[in-house]
Amino acid sequence: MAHQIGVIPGDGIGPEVVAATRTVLDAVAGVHALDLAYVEHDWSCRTYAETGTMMPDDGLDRLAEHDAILLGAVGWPGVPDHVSLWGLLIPIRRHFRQYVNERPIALFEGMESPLRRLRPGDLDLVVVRENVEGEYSEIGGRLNRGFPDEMAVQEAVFTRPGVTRIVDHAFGLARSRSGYLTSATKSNGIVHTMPFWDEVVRERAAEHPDVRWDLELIDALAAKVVLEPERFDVIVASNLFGDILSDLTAAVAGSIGIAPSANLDPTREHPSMFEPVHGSAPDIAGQGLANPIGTVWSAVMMLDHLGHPEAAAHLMDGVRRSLRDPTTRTRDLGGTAGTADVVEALVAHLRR
Ligand code: GGG
Repeated sequence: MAHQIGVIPGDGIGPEVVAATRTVLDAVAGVHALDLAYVEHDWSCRTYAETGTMMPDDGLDRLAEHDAILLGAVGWPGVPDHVSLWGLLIPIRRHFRQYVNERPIALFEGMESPLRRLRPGDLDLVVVRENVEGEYSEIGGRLNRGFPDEMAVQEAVFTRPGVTRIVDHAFGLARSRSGYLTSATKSNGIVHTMPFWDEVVRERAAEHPDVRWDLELIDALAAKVVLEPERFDVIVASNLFGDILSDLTAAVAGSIGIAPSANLDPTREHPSMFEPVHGSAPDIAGQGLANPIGTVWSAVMMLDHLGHPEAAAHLMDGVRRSLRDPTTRTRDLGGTAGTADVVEALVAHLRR
């Protein structure tokens, strides 16, 4: 039976990296006899400029029909970032209960970390970001707009079920990898939500006695990710901390251009969404320069999620090879290759 994939190319380099990934997925499907069908949704900041909304009123109902969603990037100058994000990406994550955001990263052979001493293999970790609550909250407001005493209040929301399920997911993932979990916190300064987060982590740790774990204050953790990244394997973090940390870990690996993410509803009641960590990069949009690896690696995660581990492993092998080869490294990785060069190499690898 065909997997129906909803595709949202979005803004900036989004359409380029998504088109590249679809070409690569077509090759994977041919080689592994997969039936992948696509429904494209042209929802973006252009849609917002034309209609006043990022997606149509029935957009979420239409996405509910799909087995998975592949998204490129969201955001374009002229539309405030909070409008584009809260009009498309965040409603999808929330409506489909995609409470896990897995963001793996590794320093592969051929990549150069900005850290002098770091060698391929020294960094290989997953940030597990809580994806539907925490600091990203609609609760709050503005008062006294335009007056000297103008103010803004934003409430962070941490629920027991919300923290429990993300922490349990992270313990499970840690068990399937090296058996070590780090929890990012800030319970010395944030006096209500973070001690609560730590409390739940301690409680859940008792249910996962085979996994070693640590709590790290987010400021110290940021420093340690730079100074001794080899030490970490799975890091669980709140929505905001996970967002920041995953950009940092990708930068330590050498480029945010390769970083993938999976927004997962582990219950599988709703479609999960796969997207690169990077944004729309207006500065290089439309020039064929974008690194498609972040989206291709996200597609690897999608194939795994859809139950095709061999196809996923084959494509991931292609990603490793393309990073190893200086002729298929894009500018963000210090090379001169364009998007099409990477696609060509990946397709050739798959058909070899
Ligand atoms: N690739 C999707 C995208 O454009 N992400 C940019 C972004 O700002 N994301 C914020 C978030 O992940 O919460």
